[in-house]
Amino acid sequence: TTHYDHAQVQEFWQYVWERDDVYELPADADDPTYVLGMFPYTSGTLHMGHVRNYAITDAYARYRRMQGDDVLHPMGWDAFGLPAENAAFERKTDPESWTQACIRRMRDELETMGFGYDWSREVTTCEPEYYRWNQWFFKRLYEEDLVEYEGASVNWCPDCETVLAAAQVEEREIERSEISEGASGDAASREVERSETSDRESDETASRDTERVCWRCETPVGRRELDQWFFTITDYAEELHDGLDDLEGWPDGVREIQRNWIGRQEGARIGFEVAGAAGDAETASDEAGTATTTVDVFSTRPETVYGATYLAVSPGHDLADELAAEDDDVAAYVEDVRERDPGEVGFSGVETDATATHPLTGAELPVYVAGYVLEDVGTGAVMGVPAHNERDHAFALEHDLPIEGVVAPKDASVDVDLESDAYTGEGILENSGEYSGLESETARERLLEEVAAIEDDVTYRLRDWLISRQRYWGTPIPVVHCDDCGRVPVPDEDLPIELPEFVRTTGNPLDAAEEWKQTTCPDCGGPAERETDTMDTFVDSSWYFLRFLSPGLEDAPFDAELADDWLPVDVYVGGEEHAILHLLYTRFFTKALADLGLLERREPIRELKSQGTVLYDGEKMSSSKGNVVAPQEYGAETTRLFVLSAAHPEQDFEWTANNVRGAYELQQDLYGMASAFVEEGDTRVKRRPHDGYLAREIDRTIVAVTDEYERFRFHRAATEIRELARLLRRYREYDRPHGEVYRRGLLTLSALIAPMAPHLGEECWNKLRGEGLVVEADWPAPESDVEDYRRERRLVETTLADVRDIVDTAAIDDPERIDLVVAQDWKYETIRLLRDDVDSIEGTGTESLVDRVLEAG
Ligand code: ANZ
Ligand code: ZN
Repeated sequence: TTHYDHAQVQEFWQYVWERDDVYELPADADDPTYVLGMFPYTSGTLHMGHVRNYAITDAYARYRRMQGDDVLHPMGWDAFGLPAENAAFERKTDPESWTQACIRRMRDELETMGFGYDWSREVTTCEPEYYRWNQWFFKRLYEEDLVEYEGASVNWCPDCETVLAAAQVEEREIERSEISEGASGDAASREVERSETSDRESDETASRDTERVCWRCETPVGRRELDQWFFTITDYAEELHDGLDDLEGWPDGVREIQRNWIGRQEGARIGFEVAGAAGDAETASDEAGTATTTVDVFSTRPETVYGATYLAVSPGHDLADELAAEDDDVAAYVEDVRERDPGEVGFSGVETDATATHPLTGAELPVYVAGYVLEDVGTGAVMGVPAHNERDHAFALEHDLPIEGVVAPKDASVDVDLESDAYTGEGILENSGEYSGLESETARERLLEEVAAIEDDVTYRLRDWLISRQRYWGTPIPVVHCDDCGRVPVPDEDLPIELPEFVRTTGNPLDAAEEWKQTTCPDCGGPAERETDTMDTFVDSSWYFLRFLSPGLEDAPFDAELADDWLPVDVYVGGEEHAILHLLYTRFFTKALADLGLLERREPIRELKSQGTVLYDGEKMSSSKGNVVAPQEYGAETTRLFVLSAAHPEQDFEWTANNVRGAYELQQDLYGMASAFVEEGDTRVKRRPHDGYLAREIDRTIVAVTDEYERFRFHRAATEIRELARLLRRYREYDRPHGEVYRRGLLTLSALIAPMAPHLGEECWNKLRGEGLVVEADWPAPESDVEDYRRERRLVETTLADVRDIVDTAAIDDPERIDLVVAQDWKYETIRLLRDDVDSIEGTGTESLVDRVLEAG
């Protein structure tokens, strides 16, 4: 039979699709299905991760289009950022030319793959028509007090020569050599849990076995004291947190990561009177005439208050400032600690002359300034309870502070040695005045009710979003600094502030652009300097999904009416590495824009899919590891079909030549069958009895494949398609001439596979004289009553869900047992699905799974 020449076929159909504008959103679309893949960073070439990402969105977009939806499926470029600057530096060009060259190449690669985008909506973030709106948003946020300019001790990457947001600092394991032997199992597992669930926490809690590195270049990160611009994302902590519950279309894993990052903590605010600090507005005098001030601490365990043996404030706390003014030791410590990496601060601290009065016992407690107390967590101050808090315990050992147990485990046989370890569990209160003898939970409730100094409180560990970058290739922050007027935002009519020409220099090229920098103050007309920081590129990606609605709009960032009608994004696909950074920022942006009255929606994305990694020899496929298999090597269609059929989109899979071959052969098969049919041209008209069987199988396949596409299980859709192809082949061997139903089978296959392999679908469809283009055809409809197939599939789904529950707790290690199941004369399809699913669950045994299945069979 004829050989399927993929290169030629691809080129031909791509030409036809483009000629007919088949992917352009119709002008009269009123509520299109919005399918979006995370737009690529313009790094130079597409890699397999991109291909997988965009194959998923493309297949889904095509499927929806065939189902009759208007589909918005746009593409653009995340084009600002440091790598362009570095590349320009190395290659003696400028970031603009380098980036545009990358865009040309990557666009070409996307087109070669045959992805169906509405290119009329292309958006490029490094162009002034785009980034002027970053500046415009900055100003709107500024007016709403959502922007702050603050001196801060910030994360500094010495290699990128710029600051990093908290979310851009990653934890990296270093050799564990000196983990203290004394740690209880409890404490150790807590540490593990910390580093697994939230890199933020461990990065700030003096853990000794990891180091903090730059997310981009992996250089260890240091500290710098700088004036910086922030978006106050913390104003939205509560909504960002609570809203996660309603994001039912998001993977649980991503929601959990965001939840941890936001770090909601319920607890109490407890006021301590502190004497011995210099006076200020809030200061009162006690009877003895000493100046006192109230310091609030935040605690998740207010019932341990009787165990407080000291008070500690962070080096950035107001009280620390006041004390430093009078005490050189305190001043020296504060200075020292602010320049150090949080990992090196450990449990250092300095005792001050101030004392705090315990709100219940009246005891005088020493007051420390301590680096382990974080400035922007809770109130920036803690009551030290060494007996029941790990960190306080470590601090107490280092500074010889008393350890007073106030909670005893309920189970008296539990061994507690408070000298070597904190007891962090709940229990029965002791040494706690009238509260002794109560369970900790009851005591907590009563203390909150009865003690005026203890109040309910919630805090979040989320920090404000540091958006300043000391780099060239980003959006200039639209502010000038005037000696007389201070910081003055640039008037809207002067936007965009465009980047000056690139100057090759160390440090920030904008600092060196003297002519650009010198300007006049919009307020007083006097000489002023432009802000030379540019914005974090995550600002660009926080709202690009809005620009796609009306990309050419000149007097607004997006068409508000369209936004109300078309949002949220119906399906968004991307890598899980964006769980915090991009996905949190984009949620924040949407909420802030809603509060500015620019948007109705408060959440940007209805359904989120995070695609798994493509592995090659067990390693992640990436250009930095040199193991990228060029998408073109196997032809676009084979690559697409393979990445979709290899595994569930959310699972990792291995790139192997063998498996790729399978995808290749499926195409040759289908093409061969369509060609042979056309060449032989021997269709008979008279029906035969077994035609009915085939017709039913075609309908069954339509039901199954539809179901799988709806659920994003392209790998299973491919399996169903393969099975129908097999059946058709057998049918043809036994029964010639072919019946009309055989032709319908082939047409159906062409249409069913078209979302994943559109070139092949188009070629077969065309050979078989299907009407028009298959990519514009209606989705195949069953001809018979298919209610029983639907029921069957629902049954399969529930069985699978049951099995999955069992498998979650059991181990699968014996493939023969699975074959046993097959032998149970289950419905062929059920077995197939079951096997798929079982294959996908790694390494855990399964006595009970098999038993259960046998029982059900
Ligand atoms: C007293 C106490 C007693 C606490 C006790 C805990 C247990 P975790 O521990 O992660 O759940 N904290 C509050 N503000 C802080 C700050 N700015 N910097 C560092 N630590 C701070 O977090 C809650 C606890 O972290 C709080 O509850 C507080 O210590 C500490 F038996 O207060 B606790
Ligand atoms: Zn001025």
